[in-house]
Amino acid sequence: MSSSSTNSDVTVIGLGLMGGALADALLAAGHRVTVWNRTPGKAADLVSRGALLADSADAAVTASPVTLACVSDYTALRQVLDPGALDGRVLVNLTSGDSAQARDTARWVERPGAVYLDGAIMAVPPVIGTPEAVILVSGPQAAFDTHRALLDALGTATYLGADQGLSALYDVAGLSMMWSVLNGWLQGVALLRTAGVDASVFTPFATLMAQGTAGWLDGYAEQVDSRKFPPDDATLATHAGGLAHLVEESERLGVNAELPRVFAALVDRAVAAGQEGESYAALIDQFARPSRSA
Ligand code: FVH
Repeated sequence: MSSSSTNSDVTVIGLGLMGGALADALLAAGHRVTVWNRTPGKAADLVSRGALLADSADAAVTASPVTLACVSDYTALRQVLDPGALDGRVLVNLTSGDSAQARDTARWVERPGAVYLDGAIMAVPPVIGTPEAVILVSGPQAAFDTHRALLDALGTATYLGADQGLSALYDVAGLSMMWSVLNGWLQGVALLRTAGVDASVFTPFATLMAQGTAGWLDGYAEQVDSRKFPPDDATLATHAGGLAHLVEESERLGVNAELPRVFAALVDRAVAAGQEGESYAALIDQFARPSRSA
């Protein structure tokens, strides 16, 4: 690694809302930071706090042994970066994208001495620099270990594995959890509002339900991994009955029944496939294949 020619610890490329927060946290942690942004004016505040402003993306990359990139998308990343400048250096790409883009970019960057880590930021800019900011990272572990102190300055750095596509996959899998809980809560709010119950009154009970359900996941994960689905709590036939009530109640009360119908269709298909006596975890067979057209 040609770090002898560098004059800072870390470079940040992209100084939008998130990139600016990353550079800010690195400065606050005492690192020497070089920055570059397409629109240079966005660097002014960081420069007044000690950041070094490079006059090109290539100059920024060569100023440090490691570069963090956080631009709008992977197309912008490729417009900005020249992989040749990365020789002997590490790129940690914290731009959001999908797993295929991450793996393609790993191949694009790959050259002797250049190392590519892909990351996903599970946080908003104001919490960067606090433990609440989870930073998911995948790629060669030695590079993660070497630069862990820098990543820890941004939040809770979490290493996922050598496959650069993993951080993007964890990103969408985590967001799937988030949207599932939010949509389930909104369905419940809509149902209870028909009886004059405010969202704030329903929410303590909704929170208990969400926490209780989360408590089942470890056991269900064992079932999915072992492909054995004993109905220790309830069978899919029982769930099918409950879901029919949810669909009928929603329709009768004039609230949106699209989400309940999707839930019910998945369970009904599993029951039709002969899984009526298995646990809810057996529905993995409905998820782990391409979706059917409506
Ligand atoms: N902000 C957030 O809460 C989320 C949290 C989770 C992860 N994201 C991802 O972070 C990436 C950047 O998001 P951002 O919020 O910083 O976005 P902006 O404030 O819009 O800044 C965009 C930066 O990208 C630069 N840029 C865009 N296109 C180009 C290009 N063709 N060439 C060079 N740079 C480009 C832009 O430059 P400029 O407009 O200031 O000149 C900004 O630096 C993103 O993947 C989120 O999904 C954030």
